[in-house]
Amino acid sequence: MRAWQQGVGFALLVAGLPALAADHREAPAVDERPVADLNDIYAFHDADNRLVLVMTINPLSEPDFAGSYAFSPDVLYRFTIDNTGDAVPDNRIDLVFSKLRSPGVQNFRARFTGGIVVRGEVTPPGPGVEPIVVEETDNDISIFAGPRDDPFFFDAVGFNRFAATGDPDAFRGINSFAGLNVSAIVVAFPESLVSDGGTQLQISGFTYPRERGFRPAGRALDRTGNPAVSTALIPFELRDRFNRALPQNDAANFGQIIADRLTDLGTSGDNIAILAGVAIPDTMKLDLTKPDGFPNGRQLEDDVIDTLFGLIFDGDEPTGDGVDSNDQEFLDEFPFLAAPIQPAPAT
Ligand SMILES: [Ca+2]
Ligand SMILES: [Ca+2]
Ligand SMILES: [Ca+2]
Ligand SMILES: [Ca+2]
Repeated sequence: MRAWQQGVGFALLVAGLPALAADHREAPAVDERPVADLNDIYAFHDADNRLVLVMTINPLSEPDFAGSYAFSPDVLYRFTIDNTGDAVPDNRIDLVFSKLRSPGVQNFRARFTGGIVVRGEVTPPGPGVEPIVVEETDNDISIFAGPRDDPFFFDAVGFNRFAATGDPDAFRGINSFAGLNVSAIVVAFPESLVSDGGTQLQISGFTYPRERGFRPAGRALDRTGNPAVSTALIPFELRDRFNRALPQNDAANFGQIIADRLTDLGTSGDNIAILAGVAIPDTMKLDLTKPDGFPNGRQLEDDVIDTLFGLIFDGDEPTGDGVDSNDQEFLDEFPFLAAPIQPAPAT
């Protein structure tokens, strides 16, 4: 019997995985509020060695209804960066948005720790629209906000069939996120703005309810560090609680739950230790002295699902989902994510 066929663990796996994704539509509260539903975050360096941080929201945005997706004026979008190893944020990048003036027409304000504020326009949807890259030259900051192709790729249906049957041949190699867009925030800046001279960063994405300014009006609506941690390792009934909790408390709140779940999945002790180092706390770790690439930060093209399968299933089947790249080509310049998918033309 293979690791993935172990009865008790397998039942737990099935029970917790109604629709595994990176962090798309993973918990009841955000499922009702896609404007606050974080899908993924990414952290990598550009050709000028600036740090690039990406967050995506509005999961599964349909190109035919592009004008109906926006950032919410009632949500605070936040990156946090820890640079002291305690998972307690030392720096933040906050973004807030105006009300929509018409479909796709919206402004943003971004504030960095230290008080740097950058104002700009959201890029509207539509064919042939060039991304609006808002530049703040004093501090070498670039910001983009607007619709993009979802950079995440994964055979979610294949995975759910595998979870239901235990058959690693259930994967179809079809990207469930192909042809769908997200709303993205992309920020590039010198890493010294957030590292304070440290080399070990822990990055998180948060959404908070907001009334005014850059202040959260309550606990987080969603948060994410690593892809699939919440969806794969946190039981469904705990996910709203997980989203509201702080990363620095993850070891105490969820460490045993995650370790038990990995044990149930048949993950080896060595790999549980590796995964715990990635997922507890659920922050994206980025060692600035090492090359970028998940789980050291995350590049757009990284096949994070195959990496996670390799660790969780210990090289046993399934070793991957058969989807190895995005359906669209990434850009080699800012904002890096591919242009949003457009509605099909007349035939
Ligand atoms: Ca989410
Ligand atoms: Ca800290
Ligand atoms: Ca895509
Ligand atoms: Ca893959």
